Amino acid sequence: MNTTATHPQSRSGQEWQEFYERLSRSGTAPLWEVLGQIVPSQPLRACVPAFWSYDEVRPMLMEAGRMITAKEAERRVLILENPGARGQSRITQSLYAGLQLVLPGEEAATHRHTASALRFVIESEGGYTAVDGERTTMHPGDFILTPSWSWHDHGNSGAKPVIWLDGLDIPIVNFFDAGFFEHHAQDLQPVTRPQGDALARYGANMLPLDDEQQRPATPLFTYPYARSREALERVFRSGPVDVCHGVKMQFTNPATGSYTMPTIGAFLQMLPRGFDGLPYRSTEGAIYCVVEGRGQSRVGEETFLWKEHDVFAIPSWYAVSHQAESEAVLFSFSDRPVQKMLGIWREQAPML
Ligand code: GTQ
Repeated sequence: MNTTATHPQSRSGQEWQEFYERLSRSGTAPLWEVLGQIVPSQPLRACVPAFWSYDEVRPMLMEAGRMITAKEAERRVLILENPGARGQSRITQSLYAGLQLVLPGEEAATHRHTASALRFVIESEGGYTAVDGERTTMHPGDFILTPSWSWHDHGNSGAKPVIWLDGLDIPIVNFFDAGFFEHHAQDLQPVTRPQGDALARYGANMLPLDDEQQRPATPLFTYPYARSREALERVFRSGPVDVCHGVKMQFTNPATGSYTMPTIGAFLQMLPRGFDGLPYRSTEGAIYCVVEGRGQSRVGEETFLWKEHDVFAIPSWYAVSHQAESEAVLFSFSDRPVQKMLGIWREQAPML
């Protein structure tokens, strides 16, 4: 750095340099050199808008399936790495995403970690996830959660590959240096409750009597697509349709009415055929997965042409607008709950 150019007052360049070297040796640094970067006038983002075509990634995931078993890999996943943060295992600044493959007959052993995870099912006939003693069968479009420190394993008792999108808060947990992981004593955890138990207890607009347990994450760990899709369709029919989002709903924790997990919010939205949305931006880092339909999203200067199963990332404060060629359904997840809790959430909607 040329100190004389920035700080011409009284002192010589040599004096500045000597001073900065002494500061550095003492483990200090001058704030005035970095203030604009660490307290920016608006977000300075390393992550960029990014797009993954399912048609392009799927063959490589299948290739991984021929090269490594689920057992060998622990989890056979291709990480979706943001081009602005290669090697950092993140799709946005705060979240991780990947595509996981479980082949027929395979099992991904039981483990737990402090990171919270969600699965959005892309292909499955007979895939399942078990969470804390209860199994749930995976159908395309199902949204399944494995909250922090819950035991989970995955398997495929069908005849075709099972593939889903993983979303985890790994960058957030590691930011706090709070990452822990352990294996279960058994490869497959014992099943202690019948399928559908959590849905009956928490997913039927009732709660068990006196259920006042404070839980940071939802006790309802599976949100079947058939139900969410029907709700969206009905809400859409009676309107109104938001000028930016179409019809967008957020998944909730039925015990609190809040987000499904403290670090990751999840959403489902429907865009009517021909929808031409207005631009919108917010500070959330969001990941989208196309469930149905075709269309395009403008994100900053980029245009992503999407169809079923494609994934794209929208980092903080990039303007986004969606256009739907056919009726479309988009699933998304983001760090919105954390930002809202911290009181730093901002949005501009619509940007006119
Ligand atoms: O399925 O438990 O994509 O532990 C990354 C870490 C999936 C999982 C990932 C994991 C998992």
